[in-house]
Amino acid sequence: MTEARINSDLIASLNEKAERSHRKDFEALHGVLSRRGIQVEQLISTLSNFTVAVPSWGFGQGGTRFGRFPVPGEPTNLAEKMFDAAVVNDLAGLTPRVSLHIPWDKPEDPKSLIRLAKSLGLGFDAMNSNTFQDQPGQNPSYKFGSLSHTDRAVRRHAIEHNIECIEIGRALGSKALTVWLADGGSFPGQQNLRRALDRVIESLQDVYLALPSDWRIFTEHKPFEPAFYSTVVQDWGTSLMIAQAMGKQAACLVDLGHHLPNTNIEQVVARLIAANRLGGFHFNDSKFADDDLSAGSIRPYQLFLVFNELADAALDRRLQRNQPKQKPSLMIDQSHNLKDPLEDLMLSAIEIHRAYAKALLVDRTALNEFQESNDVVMAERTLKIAYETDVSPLLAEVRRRRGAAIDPVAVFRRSKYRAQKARERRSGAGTRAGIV
Ligand code: PSV
Ligand code: MN
Repeated sequence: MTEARINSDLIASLNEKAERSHRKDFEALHGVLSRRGIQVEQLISTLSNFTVAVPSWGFGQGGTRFGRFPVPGEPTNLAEKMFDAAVVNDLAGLTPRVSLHIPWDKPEDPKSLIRLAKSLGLGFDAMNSNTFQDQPGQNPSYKFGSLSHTDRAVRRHAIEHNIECIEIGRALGSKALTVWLADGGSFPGQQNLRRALDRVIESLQDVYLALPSDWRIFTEHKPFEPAFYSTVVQDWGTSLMIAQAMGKQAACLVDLGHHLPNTNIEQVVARLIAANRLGGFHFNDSKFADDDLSAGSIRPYQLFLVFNELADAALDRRLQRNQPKQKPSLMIDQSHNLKDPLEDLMLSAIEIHRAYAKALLVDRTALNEFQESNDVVMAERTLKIAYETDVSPLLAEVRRRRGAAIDPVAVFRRSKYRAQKARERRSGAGTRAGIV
């Protein structure tokens, strides 16, 4: 394999070229923030600790129900996906962990995968099970559901698969399992709505028994897929019921795209924090109903408001006293149909970083006072002042100090990485992920 990452000299030399104007912008922003009483160095150090995981299934081009148009040089196996993940992390400096989907990205040899990951500066985030597709030759079938199926044998098959994901994850140093179910019905009357949920809960309780004591299990809700009448885990309320029925190590995962139009997602986040069951996120965006657009591309203010809830909760002393400290797992889960997946992953990670940075700028003392005195205008203004601040130079400075790129996409394009991979890899072979 002639795999090579982006040369660090290229990053350094392009950073050097960008440095002069970057410095001017950064100093201007430094002045603005200092006048607001913000400790900029402290802020940079907090922002430097920020990371978000990338999905193993996001390195190839996704697709729609009607077609898929592979990008030249897209990875054809897990090792190649790891190389691509290293490129994203080297250039944007924000994504040191990969979240694996099984069996799409089932490692043949976990030990050699760990060696490869270490050599690339990568680790592993939550494992994702797949009981929404039959694998070649699979018997019994998930046609009528998996963990909710009426047939015990099917449920057992799905339970065993989730336990296998835990075992693979253990070997890789992962600490969580994410379960998303496409279980549900296409027509009223097809399923007994209560019994289907009972069966999911019972099945997940069996999976929970196999969960190591330092692991967490996340359930991901989603109201519908095309042609669905109902999904079993349709919203955060059901997801919360399931987590509570499993036990303390269970929590809910909020995929931003898995909500009906206009759902107040930041409020869902606030409720899950209050219940101490916010497990993590799958970041993406959506305009109508799809869950696959780039994070922050449609509703950047919503993304900011989600981080505003996290930042607010992190400073809430009463919450900290009553709840064991469990940071939510942050992961990207989006499909790249038209954009280059690597460019989109870098830019999405930066968008998420941006939302976090802006949330850290909110003057929480002032906001609290305006909320308590019902000063609606100033309360909203306090949020907007933070949101309207262009933090780009701050984010670039964090990347620069980490040895990542001031302008990751510019370096990526200059490197000709994509063209080189198009020559090396079996062009157009595609990934097994297909539509994600
Ligand atoms: C389902 O739409 C989902 O969000 C789940 O996280 C899946 O595991 C992933 O996308 C891949 O299809
Ligand atoms: Mn998801």
